[in-house]
Order: sequence, then structure tokens, then C-alpha cells
Amino acid sequence: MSSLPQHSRTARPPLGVGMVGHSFMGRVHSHAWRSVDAFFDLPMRPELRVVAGRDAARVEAAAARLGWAESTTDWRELLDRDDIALIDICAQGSVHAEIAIAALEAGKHVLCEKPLANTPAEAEAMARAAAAAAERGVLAMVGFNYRRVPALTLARTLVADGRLGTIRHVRARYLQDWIVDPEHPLVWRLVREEAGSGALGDIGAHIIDLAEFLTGDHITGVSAVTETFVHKRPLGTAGSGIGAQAAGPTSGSADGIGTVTVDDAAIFLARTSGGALATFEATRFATGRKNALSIELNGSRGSLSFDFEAMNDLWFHDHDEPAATAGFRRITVTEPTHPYTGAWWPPGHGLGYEHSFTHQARDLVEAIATGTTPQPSFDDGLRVQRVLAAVEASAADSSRWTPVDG
Ligand code: SOE
Repeated sequence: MSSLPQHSRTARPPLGVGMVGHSFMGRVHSHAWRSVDAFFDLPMRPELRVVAGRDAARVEAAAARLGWAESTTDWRELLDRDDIALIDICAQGSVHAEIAIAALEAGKHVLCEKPLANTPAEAEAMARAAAAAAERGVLAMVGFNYRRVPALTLARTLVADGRLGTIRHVRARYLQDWIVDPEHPLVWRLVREEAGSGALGDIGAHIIDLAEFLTGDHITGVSAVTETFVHKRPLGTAGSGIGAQAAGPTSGSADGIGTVTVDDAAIFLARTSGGALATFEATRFATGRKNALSIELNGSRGSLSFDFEAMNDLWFHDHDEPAATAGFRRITVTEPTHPYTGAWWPPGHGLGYEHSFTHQARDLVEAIATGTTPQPSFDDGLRVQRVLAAVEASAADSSRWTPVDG
């Protein structure tokens, strides 16, 4: 990435952004919108215009802290504003479809957090709205941010360049432990009407998308088990657990205890359109694992291995090398020639979680300025949604489960 500005900093048009939601995702997206223009040479100047939230006092405080010019409790106001061109949806899955479709119909570009929706039907409606909007030059992107961790972007390039040959195995895990304590409150991520599913949709969706992104193939079938280990939890309070807000009123009961209606863990096998076998594990019960996203690909010519807990590294085994010296070697993905990293610090100084969102913002601004379809698209999000639904259907079908005799 060139350090010399290609665009005149003063003559660039503004890109007014309106954001819905200001919790964990809202905070990291705000950080991205605030910092992206300082580090990347953008053709448009993002401006943080209005943030929407449910509670007036909380959203006003969030606006002041996160750098938004104004706040509102009615997201529809964002659609009526001529100075807002992009709606960034960081709210829970239950409202994604309604907001995204209304925004696209109002002519606003949309960035929507993952998973795209809570059901395939909603995701299909969103993908249809995105296709119709694209005809009018209005663009939609789903926020699978891990694609833009530089080591994973580089991994995709190595696979696309054929350095791994034919991919035979994908081994993906996303492990967290933030709800191991049964007294952890029933936050919205644990309620089906709000989140769609549990660990499966929240973190499993990321590794499904990454498997498809890295291989360039699609998942064609799954065989799954899911489990809910803790069924009852105290009702939540705002701000507890992965930046959560309390679950909605329908989730609770008079005694202050609510029911968990999503999976705590999901494990599944899959086949890909490229002929690979894949295994996936997503759980919030892996004690000691905080945000352990790891993925390994084994191909006929080599392998790649990535672990988010050392996210600046990519491990590469080139099987074409002589056996005596071949083996996994660590690539420190911080060189100016690596994806995105030239915009940041000198080699070896490392990036973090938040940078993947800044890169996402950067690529979306470029796409809007040039009128190109941003990736991942709503169609990509829909495919992930269909995999999530297939996992749930498979897990619910006990006829495929073979008990062990004795
Ligand atoms: C957002 O992209 C997200 O999936 C969160 O919803 C998860 O809870 C987080 O831990 C990883 O990022």
C-alpha cells in the first residue's frame, strides 16, 4: 500500500455514516470509522453522523464517547437524512433484516454484522433487496471481519495461487469461555428470538465463512451435534458479557430466571464443493480459551495454519520442499508488502482484533467510491445462513446418530 496519498485530502467527498447499535460491535465499528481515514488513503472521507440505540441516555453517552455527532432512539430517522449514505448495522440479529431492507430501499449502502440474519428466509429477503439495490448502485456488505486479518488475507492469496494444491482437509475451531459460570446472566446472545442461534451463529458463522473464503469452495453438506449445557440463567443486566445488553422481556420470568434457548456448543463435519473434508467446532464452554479462532488447511502441495491468539503469524508448510528440511515455518505477516500492514507500523510491531474492522471499513469505502460489489456480499452471508440452518437440522435429526452397543 503506497504511503503517498493518491487522493487530495481536501477535495474528497464525505461519506456520511449512520450506525445502529453501540455495544461491543458498535464500539469496534466506531473505532474503525474514526481511525480508517488517518491510516489509509481513501477516496471518500467517512463522517460519523448519527448513532441509533434503544435507550436515550445510553445512546447519547455512547455518541459522546465513540465520536458520533448525534444520537437517536429511532433508527428510521437515519434513512430520512440526506447527509447519511451508509447504514452500519451493529444491532442483534433479530433486527438485521428489517433495518437492512429498509435502508437499501431508501438508497443507503449497508454494512451488516454477521450472521446476516436469524433465519435463511430473512437472509434470502436481504439478498434479494441487495440485488435490487445493486441495480441502482447501492451496495451491501456483511461483516465477516476475520477475512481482513492480514495473515488470513495472505492465506487466501496463497491458496488462490495454488501453493496448497488440492485442499483435502479444513480443520476449524472457534473457542470461547465467557458463559461457563451458570450465574452468567441471560444476555441477548443466549436468546433465540434475538440471536437466532448460540455459539453456532455467533462464532461458528465466522469459521464457516473463513472456510469458504480461504478455500474458494462452498460447503455442500453437514452432519452435526449441538448442546446446551446450562438451560436456566439469571436475567441479564446491560453491559454484562461480550459487551451485551439485557435480553428482551419475552425471555424472562417473574423469579428473575430465564431460559437459554440457543446452543452453547456446536460441532459438525462437512464436505466442500472442492472435495475436502472439514471439521468445525464452536463453543463458549472451552475454559481458558478466550477468542481462540484457529483454522488449518491441508492440501496436496502444502498446509496453512492460523491461530487468532497469535494473529500476526501464518504457518506455512510447503510440501514441494525437500523432506529433509520441509516443515511448518512461521511467516510474520507485518511486512509492508503484506495485505493492509503497510498502512500501519514498521515490520514486527503487530496488529490487533480492531484492525480487521478498520480494513473492512477501508475496503467498503473503496467499493462505494468505485461502485464495485464489496465482499463478502449478502449472497455470501446467505450461504453461511444456509449452512447454519443445515447444522441445526442435522443436530435435531437423531435418526442419523448411531448409538454404541453395550
Ligand atoms: C462479531 O463479529 C463477533 O462474532 C461477536 O459477535 C462474537 O461474540 C465475538 O466474540 C467475535 O466477534
